[in-house]
Amino acid sequence: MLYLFLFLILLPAFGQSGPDYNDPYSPIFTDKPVYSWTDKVKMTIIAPSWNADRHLIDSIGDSSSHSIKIATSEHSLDEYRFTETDVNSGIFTAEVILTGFSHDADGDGNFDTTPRTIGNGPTSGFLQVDRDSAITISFEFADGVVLVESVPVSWNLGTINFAEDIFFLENSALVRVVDLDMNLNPESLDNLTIQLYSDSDVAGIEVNAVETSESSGAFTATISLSQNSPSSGNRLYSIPGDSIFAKYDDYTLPKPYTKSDNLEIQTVARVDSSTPPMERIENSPITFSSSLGNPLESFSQNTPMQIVGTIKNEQEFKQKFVYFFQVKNDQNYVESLSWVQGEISPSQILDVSQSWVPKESGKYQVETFVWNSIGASTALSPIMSTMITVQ
Ligand SMILES: [Ca+2]
Ligand SMILES: [Ca+2]
Ligand SMILES: [Ca+2]
Ligand SMILES: [Ca+2]
Repeated sequence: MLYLFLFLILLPAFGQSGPDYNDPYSPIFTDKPVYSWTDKVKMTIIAPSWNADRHLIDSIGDSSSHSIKIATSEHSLDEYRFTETDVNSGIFTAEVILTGFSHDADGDGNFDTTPRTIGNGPTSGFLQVDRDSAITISFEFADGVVLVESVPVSWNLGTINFAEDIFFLENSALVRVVDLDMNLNPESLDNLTIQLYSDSDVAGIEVNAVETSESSGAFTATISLSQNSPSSGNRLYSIPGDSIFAKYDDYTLPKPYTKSDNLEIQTVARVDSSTPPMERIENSPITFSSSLGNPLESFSQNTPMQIVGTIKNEQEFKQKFVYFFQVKNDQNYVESLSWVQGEISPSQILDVSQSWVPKESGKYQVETFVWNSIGASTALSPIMSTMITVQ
């Protein structure tokens, strides 16, 4: 308010350009450039000449001779009273709450608005508006001089987002919808429904999201992610590697949609284990055996050997793995690389083996390591390395 006042006082002093006759001085302000259908509109009129008594709060607009009208093309509040912000400010304010029109804003079959046009200010007036309309505030400032300000009203396309791209199991996940049209009451917290599901539970859950403040139009819900318990309430069943999806149905769409259209707005995030990947599978030191399965103490060229590794699933969930066997000679050249793919159950201990025939004598480094896949690989264990000498 002070800012507006100073601005108007200072502007002529810095007036670098001449008066703009196409945009005459119009001291009516609204607190937003565009409103949703059920917004609260805060209006300010700078009218120092209407500060009749500098020791009293003056009012304007509520007389038939110099009335203030707040109107759409179909509904209007006439002689709406604005009151001075201070005894000697010359600045007058009022509020109107927009009430929209009869419409089912959440698709449950019931109207969610109470359209009405009533009130005489300076607060608690209500005004019906359509989806694509405008509010015009007009004030007969002096005899025959009417100041007018118009602001548009429209519906908005909702957005939905998870707070993070990746969530860890047994943690919570925040999901947020912004749809200004669902701020159905600008003086209290509103709610809307968000549907959540995961790759492992496509039926998923429906949760209630609550407006972050009484007129924010932003709605958040917190869910927990569990691999140990089925989906229920605000808990969603999911396992590491799942995608989780959040979906909001917007029944209040701007043009070019029609008023009866609705649109699913969706977002996705990934679920990962809270255990660091490198600790998910235990890779034990390898052993060597003959092709008959007897333990080998020494190695000879051109004699097949079995390289035997042992892995243990350290997690409480089934994991896919790729176990690599890599043999390097003393020049660090890879003589052999092979792998075994499979799945390992929770807490299962599994032997994996691969045969190798050394062609030449010498020293060799046998390395084994575990990845989650061949392509997009995440190491699930550190590399194990053993030196052998082939006679
Ligand atoms: Ca006054
Ligand atoms: Ca409804
Ligand atoms: Ca609200
Ligand atoms: Ca909307």
